[in-house]
Amino acid sequence: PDYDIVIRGGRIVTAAEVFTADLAIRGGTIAAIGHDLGKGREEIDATGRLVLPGGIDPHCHIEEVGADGSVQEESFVSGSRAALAGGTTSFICFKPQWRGQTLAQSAPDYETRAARSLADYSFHQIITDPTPEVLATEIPALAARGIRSLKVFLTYDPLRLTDGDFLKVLASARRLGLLVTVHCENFDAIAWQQEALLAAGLTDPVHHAWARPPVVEREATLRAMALAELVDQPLQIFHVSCGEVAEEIARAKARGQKVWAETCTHYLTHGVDDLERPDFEGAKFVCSPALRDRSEAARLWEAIRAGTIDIISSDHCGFSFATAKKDPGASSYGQGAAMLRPDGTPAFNAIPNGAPGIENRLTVLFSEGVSTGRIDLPTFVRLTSANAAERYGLGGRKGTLMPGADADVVLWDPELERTITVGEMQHAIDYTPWEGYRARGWPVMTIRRGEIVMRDGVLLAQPGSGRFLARGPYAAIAPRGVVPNGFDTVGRGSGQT
Ligand code: DUC
Ligand code: ZN
Ligand code: ZN
Ligand code: ZN
Repeated sequence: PDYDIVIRGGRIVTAAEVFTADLAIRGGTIAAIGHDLGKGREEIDATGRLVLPGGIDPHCHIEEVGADGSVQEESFVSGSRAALAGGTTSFICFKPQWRGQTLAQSAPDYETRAARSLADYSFHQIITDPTPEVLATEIPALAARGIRSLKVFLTYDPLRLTDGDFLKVLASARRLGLLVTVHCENFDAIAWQQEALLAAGLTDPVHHAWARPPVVEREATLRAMALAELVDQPLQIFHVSCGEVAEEIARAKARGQKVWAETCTHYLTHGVDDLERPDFEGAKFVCSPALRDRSEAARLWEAIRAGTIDIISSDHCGFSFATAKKDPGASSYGQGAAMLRPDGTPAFNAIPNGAPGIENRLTVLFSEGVSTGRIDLPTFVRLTSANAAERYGLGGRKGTLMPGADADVVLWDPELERTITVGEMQHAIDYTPWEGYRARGWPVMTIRRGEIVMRDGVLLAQPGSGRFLARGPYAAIAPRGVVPNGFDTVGRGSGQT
C-alpha cells in the first residue's frame, strides 16, 4: 500500500472551507488530500461523515497538584482518554508554582506524571511568586524547553498576583516571546462580598455566584488589559462568562490591542439557576467565573460570531460530587476558610471551583452551534482547534488538515444523536454537567498522529503514547511596538526582576 490509512469520501472541514476529498496518512502525518489517492493499509469509508482536525483544548486542569499537596483525581490517563473519546487529540494543562517555592521545587514530578497521557499535551506555567530567580533564570529555561505560555490568577488566595507582580510577569513574557494567559476576577471584591454573605447566613451553592457577579470579572478584565497595554504585551483572557466582559474586550481590540478571549462550553449551556438545584446538586455547577443569567449565552454567541471570542475551551477541572463537593477538605480552588453547615455540607466558599468538560466540549459545541445553525463548520474548526494552534505556537502542526501536519483527525457523524450520561464516559469524575443532554453530532473515530486511538467509543491507545509538544518561538504574539507614553520600560531593560 501507498499509505498507512486512507479516509475516503468524507467532507473535509478546515478553518476556511468544506470540500469532499480523500485524506491519506503516512508515518503519522497527513501525506495527501485529493482524489483517486493510492491504496491504504487501512481503508476507511467516510461517506456522510465530516473529517475534522483533532480538537485542541488549550485550557484544562489535569492531575493538578495543589499548594496543599492535593492531587486532582482526573489523572493524565483518565483525562486524556476522555479527551480522545470526545475528539480532542491535544490539550494544554497547568504546571503549578506554589508560593514561596521556585518552579523547580513545585510539583517536580508533574512532567513525569504527564508522560502517561494518551493525547498530546503541553503546559502553561502558573506563576504565583515571580521572584528574581524565577524571572531571570527559571522562566527563560522553561521557554527554551518549549513551554511558551504563562498563566496568572487575579483571584484565589494561594494563586493570585498583585498588580505589581503581574507587571513583572508581563514584562518577562514580552522579553522572552511568551504568551500570558489570565484568570480575571477581583479577589478583594469577592472576599468582601463573601464575608457579608456568610455573616448573613447565606451559604448555599448559589451564593457562590452572588459573591462574584459580572462586575468583578469585568473590573479585573479591564485591569488586566490595561496592564498588558502598558507593557505592550499580548494577552489571552480565559473563560469570558458574559456579555459585558466581551464588550470590554471588543473595545480593546478595536483600539488595536493584541488581546484575545475564550469562553467555555458550560457558559453556553448552563446558568445561575443550575446552582439552585436541590439536594446540594447545585454544588456540581460551582465554577469560576460563576454561571450567569441565561440571557448571557445569547450575548456570548454574538461575541463568538463577531470574532471577539475565538476559542472555546473546557476549563475541565473535575472534582467528584461524592467527595470534594460534599467534603472538600483542601483545595486551591476555593476561597476563604472552609466552613461546614449544620447538615455537614460545605458553605459555598469551600466548594472547589470547577466542572469536568474535556470529553463533551466538541459534541456540545457542535450541537449548540452547528446543528442549530448558529455557526458554520469552518467556524467550529476555528473555535475548537485552529485558533488555539495559532495562538499557542502549534500552527502548521496541529489544528489543520494540510499535507505535512500531524495526522490528528476526527471522523464526525453530524446526524448521530446521543444522550450524554456519565456512565458511558471516560473521565474519572462522578458526574457531568450535561447529564441527560441530547447531543446531535458525535465523534465516531479519533486518529492521533496517524494512530486510530478511538473507534466507535472504544479507546485503543496506550498510556504514555501521547507526546509532549515543545513549542518554538512564533510570530502571532509579537508585541505591537506601541507603548502609551513613548518610554518603553521593557525595551529599556527595566523590570528585569
Ligand atoms: N475556575 C474553575 O472553575 N476551576 C478551576 C480554576 C478556575 O479558574
Ligand atoms: Zn474521491
Ligand atoms: Zn481560571
Ligand atoms: Zn481554569
